[in-house]
Amino acid sequence: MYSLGEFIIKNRDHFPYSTESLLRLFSSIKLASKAIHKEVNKVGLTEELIGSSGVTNIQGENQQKLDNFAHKAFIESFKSRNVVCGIASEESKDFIIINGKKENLTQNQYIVLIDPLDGSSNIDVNVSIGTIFSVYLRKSSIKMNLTINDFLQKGSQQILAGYIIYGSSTILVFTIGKGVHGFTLDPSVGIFYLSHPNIFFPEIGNIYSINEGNYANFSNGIKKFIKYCQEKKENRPYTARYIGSLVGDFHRNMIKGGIYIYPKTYSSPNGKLRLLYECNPIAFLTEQAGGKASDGKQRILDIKPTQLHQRTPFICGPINMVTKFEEFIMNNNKSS
Ligand code: P6P
Repeated sequence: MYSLGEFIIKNRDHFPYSTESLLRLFSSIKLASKAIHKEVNKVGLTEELIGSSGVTNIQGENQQKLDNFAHKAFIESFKSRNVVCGIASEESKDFIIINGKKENLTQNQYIVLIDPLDGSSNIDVNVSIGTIFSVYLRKSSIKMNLTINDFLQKGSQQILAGYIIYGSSTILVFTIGKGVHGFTLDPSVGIFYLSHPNIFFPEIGNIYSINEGNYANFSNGIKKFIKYCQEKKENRPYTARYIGSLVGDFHRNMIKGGIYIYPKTYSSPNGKLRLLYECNPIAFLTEQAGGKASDGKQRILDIKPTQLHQRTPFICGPINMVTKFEEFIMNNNKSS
């Protein structure tokens, strides 16, 4: 069984940047995710990290204690490995500059955007939650200070993206543009082993994931697509599966074959999911796994970001399912 480190060294020619810096990037991600794994797996036994932190984050959401723990774990871990020069986190209004040691300036040129713990409202009901991360090269000169433009890059410029799902097991899934690979943590030795090489969407999916509680204010096109999923024809009705945790819903859909939809709704007129640290990394994984990711009209990875925490409608899954969805939007919303 390959460990993550062995896999990276074996496939080092796939990564156009230094293997050493990639190993340090992953070392940071592994360190923080193991710390979070440990806490997630004992939530409920201690009051320490369960429930709300009492803080409302930049998103106007009630921050969970474990959100804050996860945010700090990744910041400290990236600082200690001296490979990242800047971080944007769902839990922080502005981006965070990490001043690397002068001798390492050429190495710590990576920009990380992260949702430290997505789906955290599910923590105390034992539903899978996850970390989502997206990595770019800085655009500004290493002699200058970082600017917001280092973070507002199109998703097509990502060099690495992935998630860690804290579920029945803890799995790190990532892509560097050469396929999607999953590594499962063996907690007894603290090593991530290759468990899901070359993940690909099944060509024919039969799962649809959307919060139908918002049905009343979906557009006509979305309402008709949901009815299409439910009618008895061909390989339908599809199975409805939605756990309210993007990483959990996406991981299942990528492996079993299904479409995930979070459109704009009355309470989220621009969609709920964040473009930079939720949709872009999941879209990169989607395309690398042979799928398609759009906002209902345009490719997610082509969207030029304008704000750090901007939201977007988000649809991802097998190409034929997402294309069918887009047809319903195009053919029905004109008339709505
Ligand atoms: P709703 C979690 O808060 C999250 O950002 C995603 O993980 C999840 O898919 C979505 O929101 C759930 O939102 O409105 O259906 O509860």
